[in-house]
Amino acid sequence: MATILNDTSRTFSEYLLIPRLTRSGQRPDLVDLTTPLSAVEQNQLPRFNINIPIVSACMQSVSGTELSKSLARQGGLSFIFCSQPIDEQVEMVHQVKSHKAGFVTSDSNTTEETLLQDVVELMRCSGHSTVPVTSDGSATGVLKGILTDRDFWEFEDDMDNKVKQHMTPIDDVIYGKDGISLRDANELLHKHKKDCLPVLDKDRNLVALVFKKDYEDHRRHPLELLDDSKRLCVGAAVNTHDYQDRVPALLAAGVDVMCFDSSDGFTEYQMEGIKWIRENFGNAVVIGGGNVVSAEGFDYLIGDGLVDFVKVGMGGGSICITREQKGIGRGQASALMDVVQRRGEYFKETGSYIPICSDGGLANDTQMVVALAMGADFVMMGRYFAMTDESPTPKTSINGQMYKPYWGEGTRRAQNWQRYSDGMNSRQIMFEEGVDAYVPLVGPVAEVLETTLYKLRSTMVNVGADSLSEFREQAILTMVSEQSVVESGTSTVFQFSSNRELDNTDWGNRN
Ligand code: RVP
Repeated sequence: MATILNDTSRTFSEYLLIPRLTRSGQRPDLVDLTTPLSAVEQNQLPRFNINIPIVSACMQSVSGTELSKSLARQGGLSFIFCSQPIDEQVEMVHQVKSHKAGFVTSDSNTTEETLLQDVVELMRCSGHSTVPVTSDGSATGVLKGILTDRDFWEFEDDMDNKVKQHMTPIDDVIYGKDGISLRDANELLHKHKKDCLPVLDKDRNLVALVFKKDYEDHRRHPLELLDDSKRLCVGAAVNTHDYQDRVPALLAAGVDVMCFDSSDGFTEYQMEGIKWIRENFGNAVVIGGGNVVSAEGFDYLIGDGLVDFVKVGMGGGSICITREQKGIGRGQASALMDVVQRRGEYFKETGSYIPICSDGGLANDTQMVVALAMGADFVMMGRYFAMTDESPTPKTSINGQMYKPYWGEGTRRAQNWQRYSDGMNSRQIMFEEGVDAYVPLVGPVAEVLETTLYKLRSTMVNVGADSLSEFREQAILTMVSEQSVVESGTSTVFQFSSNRELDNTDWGNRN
């Protein structure tokens, strides 16, 4: 006979946090939201941290390049979807990694003999207004001068003029010497009131450019998630079909973290993939596994400490109909609690701490707070990001309201890419596990995250926690009755306009 569990499948909306002592001096802006994405061995630092406990889902309608850049600038991480050909995913990773704040390899270069009209065209295509002039027109040639869009008037000057007639010649260019620190480079920009500083080697070959706007941008984003070379960090999803080709290509493109994207990661297919990655690329690579919804699944996936983090969740996603279609899955809170408890035991047994990601089904800020209190080290969200300006789908007006399309990875629409991909057998989809829908447009990622994170920090202070690990340790949660949910709302007061309509982080109407 089947094993029938005594517990009920629970969701986050059934729990509330009990306040604990807030110490004097504790303030939301002092709360630290750093969280690990890699396994942490006792007394060692994690190999990879993120600065806010939020990542975006590995989905076509969510994690494109613009979102990846915006989220990394806020301190989070995107997982670029793997439901696309390898070269396209690699190109997306490359685009995020080449958005480098700090020392930039010049993408738009010219020579002294080039005509202005050609440079105007180059500026138009690249969007760059500063063009180094080098001996051979390359990014590493001898620097002869700098041309910016302020050095000529497109409709006044003769566009047949040569670059050398308009550029600032090298003798008048302020430059830094190869090896200069970013701080010193920025000081030179400040001192000489310049927008761009070329960095040259001893033979005056161009090495890099440093821009004032990147410095300002960095100051505006203190939590920005950068790698050792000051490039934005990005994650990528991989699957169990083509990882032997996809993983090396992603690593060569500079991806920071990878994770298997599967609704059911409790499989030998995924284990083979994880082992293959460890055998071929060692322990330095940060790789997550999942999804699982039980302690048993967690134990299987971590093996002998094989994965860095484990993703939890099945069927809870806002566009996911796996539970209805197949009768399998688990309430997200129950799944998380089961896995978190096992993670704690595993830590006691081995001294190894495995971060857990709660993936899908978060309908509002409170549920995210509860997930983190229950033990998730970070959360993965799809719908939340699909609603922002930066998600890769077009804004669409429906009945006077702005929406964005949002579809699951288990839809025919998402799976169709395989038909066009060489080397992948097209899998016939007998039924869909996701839906194709629309979500309301809520604005830029930075704005929605600001409110969400402020609420999180504020609740953490209510619980007396300065960090996410303290939050998990201190948290006391209680289950709510139907009547206490009613009590949580307003009573016998008349609201002629709802505050929530004005709150752009009300994630739609699901509660
Ligand atoms: P949500 O944030 O509730 O929109 O959920 C996003 C999650 O839903 C994803 O990270 C993934 O785990 C799951 N998903 C994605 N596609 C599908 C599907 O088609 N069933 N489910």
